[in-house]
Amino acid sequence: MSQSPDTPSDKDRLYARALERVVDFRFDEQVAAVFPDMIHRSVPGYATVVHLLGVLAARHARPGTCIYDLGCSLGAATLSMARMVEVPDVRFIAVDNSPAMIERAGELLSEVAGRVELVEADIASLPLQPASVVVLNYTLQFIPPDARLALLKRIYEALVPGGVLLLSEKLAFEDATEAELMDAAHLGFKQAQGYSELEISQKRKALEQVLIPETLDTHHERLRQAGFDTVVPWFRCLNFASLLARKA
Ligand code: GEK
Repeated sequence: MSQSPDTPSDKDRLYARALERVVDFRFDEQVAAVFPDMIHRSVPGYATVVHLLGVLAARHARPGTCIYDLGCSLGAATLSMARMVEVPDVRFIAVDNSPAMIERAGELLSEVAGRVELVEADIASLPLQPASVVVLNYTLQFIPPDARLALLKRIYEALVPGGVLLLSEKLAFEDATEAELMDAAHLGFKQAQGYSELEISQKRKALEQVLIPETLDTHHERLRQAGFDTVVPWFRCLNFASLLARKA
């Protein structure tokens, strides 16, 4: 069987041994090599979300437009969309600023090679072509919070009327009890996926300054501020949520 971003990878053991110093998380070669295993075992509902991105893209894709996957990692969302979108004359553009991710995505996307353009670039400054679907699947959380509105505004500007942004994020909570409950549930999920307490705590430290989650309200408000008329949640699993934001 040929490899693709949704076939199992090597097992993620990056934080299994006690590290002298836990440095900030980076999407380097080591992470790219184990990424499918890492994300399936860390993000509850990931496989369902990726599948549904294909279903939703198929509904909203329009001929003569682009379909962007911003922060594509190994291209799992792009593969799902390329398999399901049937309208003609669409360009799939998958973007990531990690050279290791882009290189590996090129190897894994052979099934849809020729239909997908892989671009190594910072999505905070990449000019966007007219698009009917833009995916930010667990990527906005890695963009500095003060740069997020500008990115969403540029996505809004690039979308054709009726176009959609499909946004998935880890959530923060204002209410302390809700935060505690969801944090404990996510911890339980990761333990059930075979991660040890040491792995979980070292990874948490590595991500502390890198992955900045926000509340669902903050996302709703910012999407409205960026111009989106309709914002609908379409998936929620523990402390992770997916929203559809449509341009009228
Ligand atoms: C999936 N969407 O499998 N510009 C471009 N890429 C970036 C930037 C940036 N400024 N910042 C971070 N990234 C994928 C999963 S992972 C989520 C997305 C996670 C990239 C980064 O290199 C990484 O590949 C991706 O965003 C985030 O559906 O690991 O939790």
